[in-house]
Amino acid sequence: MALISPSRRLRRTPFSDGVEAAGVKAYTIYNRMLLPTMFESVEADYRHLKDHVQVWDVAVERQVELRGPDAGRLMQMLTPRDLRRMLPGQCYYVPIVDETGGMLNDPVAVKLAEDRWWISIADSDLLLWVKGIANGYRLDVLVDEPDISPLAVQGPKADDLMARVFGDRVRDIRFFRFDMFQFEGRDLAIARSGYSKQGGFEIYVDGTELGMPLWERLFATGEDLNVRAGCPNAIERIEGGLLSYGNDMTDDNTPHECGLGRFCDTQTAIGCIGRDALLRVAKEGPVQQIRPIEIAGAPTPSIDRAWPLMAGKTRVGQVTSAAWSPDFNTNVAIGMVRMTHWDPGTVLEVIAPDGARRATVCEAFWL
Ligand code: THG
Repeated sequence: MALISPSRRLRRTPFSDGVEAAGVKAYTIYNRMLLPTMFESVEADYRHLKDHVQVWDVAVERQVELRGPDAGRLMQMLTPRDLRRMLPGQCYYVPIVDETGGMLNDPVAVKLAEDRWWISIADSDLLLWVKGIANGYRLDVLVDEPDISPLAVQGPKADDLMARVFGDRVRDIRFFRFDMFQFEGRDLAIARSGYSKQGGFEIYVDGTELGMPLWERLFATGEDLNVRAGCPNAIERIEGGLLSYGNDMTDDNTPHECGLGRFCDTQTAIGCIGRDALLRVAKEGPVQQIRPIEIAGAPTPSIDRAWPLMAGKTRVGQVTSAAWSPDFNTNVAIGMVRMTHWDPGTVLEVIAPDGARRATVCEAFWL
């Protein structure tokens, strides 16, 4: 692949200087911003993530902030997940759907206060949808993208590193909860969450100017823990079944097709956009769904378009993410498979760019 030409449209992050100094080797573009995808190699990064602790520049997880008396009402209009029992200090993984029930994003909602929320978005222009809804319904709420940049600390030694910087109280944060901590006299929200299954935290860095000082502090403090710069790892996230919006699902898919039906309370999420459409799909059930898939043979090339899944001459689905897993000694993959062929153990054929291979529908993701 050729290089990416820098420009003002392609935003740097508060941590980009640190990422470059750490020797980033590849980026992708996400929310018009740079997202590192590789430091040493995807396999070496994977091993290190599972054994040690990494600091990830995930500033691309932009925040859509809702502020004002109608913030809670707007948030419930955006998602079919029932938010009535959600308290300040909690984070929820929430499907966001349009009026047809199509997925627009799969963010983490962060409830700061009754009248203040962050929507920590995946790769789509959700801000425009949210502003459109707020204005169209004449809601009393301000919607914008504040200067907040998540920095993730992931891996088995994440608790130890974070406790050194923020104190032992970080150990008490429960999964998908956050609490407030100080850094250089500023208040930062820190959640136990992140786009890996290795455990860890996300620091919502409030203000670009704090970015590099915090980055440097984490590396200086964690030297003996073998802390390194990392990034969401393709192998690890497929093993863990973490979905990637734009890759594994698009606005053509319902949450039920994505296996996100457990995050939909369509009966009780009164006022949510797309509720009628989702009540229909919930009743009838999806006719295709995301499945873990094992692909035989040598390490697959990386995916830049969907690979057809075939049962004989019939297309019964597609593979949208795949990677060689050193720990499971096979290619792990995520695909969308038609109902007639989605049972675990079903053997199909995937048409990869370098030829057809055996693809087996699995019972569950790998970790
Ligand atoms: N953290 C934050 N923002 C994000 C992401 C994140 N925005 C973009 C992207 N990631 C959104 N997508 C996801 C996908 C999966 C998860 C979080 C965000 C996730 N899922 C867990 C799982 O599936 O095991 C837990 C879900 C649950 O039980 O609630 O963590 O990573 N800030």
